[in-house]
Amino acid sequence: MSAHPAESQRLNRILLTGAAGGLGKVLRETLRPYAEVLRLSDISFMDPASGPQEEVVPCNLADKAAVIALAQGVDAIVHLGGVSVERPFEEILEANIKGVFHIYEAARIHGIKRVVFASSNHVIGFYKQSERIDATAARRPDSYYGLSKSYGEDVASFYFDRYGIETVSIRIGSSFPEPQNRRMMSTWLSYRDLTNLVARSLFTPEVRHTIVYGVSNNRDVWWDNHLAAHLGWEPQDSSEIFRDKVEAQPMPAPDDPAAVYQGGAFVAAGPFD
Ligand code: NAI
Ligand code: 15L
Repeated sequence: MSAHPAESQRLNRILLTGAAGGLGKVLRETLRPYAEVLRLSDISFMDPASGPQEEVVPCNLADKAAVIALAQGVDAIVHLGGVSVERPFEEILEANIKGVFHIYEAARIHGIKRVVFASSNHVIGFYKQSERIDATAARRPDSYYGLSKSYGEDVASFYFDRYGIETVSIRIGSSFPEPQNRRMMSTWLSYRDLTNLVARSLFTPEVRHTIVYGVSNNRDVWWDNHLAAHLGWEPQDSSEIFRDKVEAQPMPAPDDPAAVYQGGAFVAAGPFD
C-alpha cells in the first residue's frame, strides 16, 4: 500500500477510539492520510487537536448515549478503546463488553458500514505454541479480557448478519516498538504492518466479518491467515532483527505459561478475589 493513498482510499471522517493508548497514538499519526478528519476519542487525556484535520472528543465507552453522540457523522470506526490487559471482570464488562456493544449500536443508528475491531490473540490464548491454527479454530479465550474480545467478535458477526455492518476483527498479536520476550518473537506486529492492515481493513470491498491475525512476517508464527487473503495484506517486517537481543534474556522454565501457551502469561492471570 502506497504512503499516499488514492482518493478512493480516503474517507471523510474516521472515528478512532482508544486514541490516548499505545496503538492509538501511533494510528493518530499514521492514519492521517486516510481521512479528511480523524475524530479521536478516549477516557484518558489526549493531546489537543493539531488542526482542522483532527477532532478530540473525550468519551467513556460504557456510556451508551455518549458513544452514540460520539459516532455521529463518521464514515468508519477503528475501535481500539477498552481495557487492554487482564483485569477484574467488572472493569472489563464496562469498558470492553458494554463498550463494543455501544460502538455497534452507534454504527447501526448512524448507518456506519465499516468497523475495524482491535481483537486479540487472547481469544485463542489457550492453544499451545506447538499448534498452528487459522480463523476457523474454535476460540479458547485465556482471560476475562480474552472473553471480552471473543464477545466483540460475536457482536461483529451479529451486526453483519442482521444489519450489514462489515467488520475486520484483527486478532492483534503483540504490537509494540520491539518484541519484549521470546514469545513475542512469534506474536510481534510492527507498527508499519499494523497501519497497513488497518488501512486494508478500512478500504477492501466486501469484507463481511473477516477475522485476521495481526502478526508480522516473523520466522515462527502460529497463525495462518489464508482466510483473510482478500484483504491483500502482506506484512513487511519481521521480529528476526531483534532475535539476539531477545535471546539474551534468561530462558523461561519449560512449563512456564509464557513458553507453553499462545496467550502466554494471560492464561494464569487472576483471579482477583
Ligand atoms: P492501551 O491500553 O494503551 O489503550 C487502550 C485505550 O483505551 C487507553 O488509552 C484507555 O484509556 C482507553 N480506554 C479504556 N477504558 C475506556 C473506556 N471505558 N472508555 C474510553 N476509553 C477507554 O492499549 P493498546 O496497546 O493501545 O491497544 C489498543 C487496542 O488493541 C486494545 O483494544 C487492545 O485490547 C488491543 N490489542 C493490543 C495489543 C497490543 O499488543 N498492543 C494486542 C492485542 C490487542
Ligand atoms: C494483548 O491483547 C494486550 O493488549 C497487549 O498488551 C499484549 O499483552 C498482547 O496482547 C500480547 O499478547 O502480547
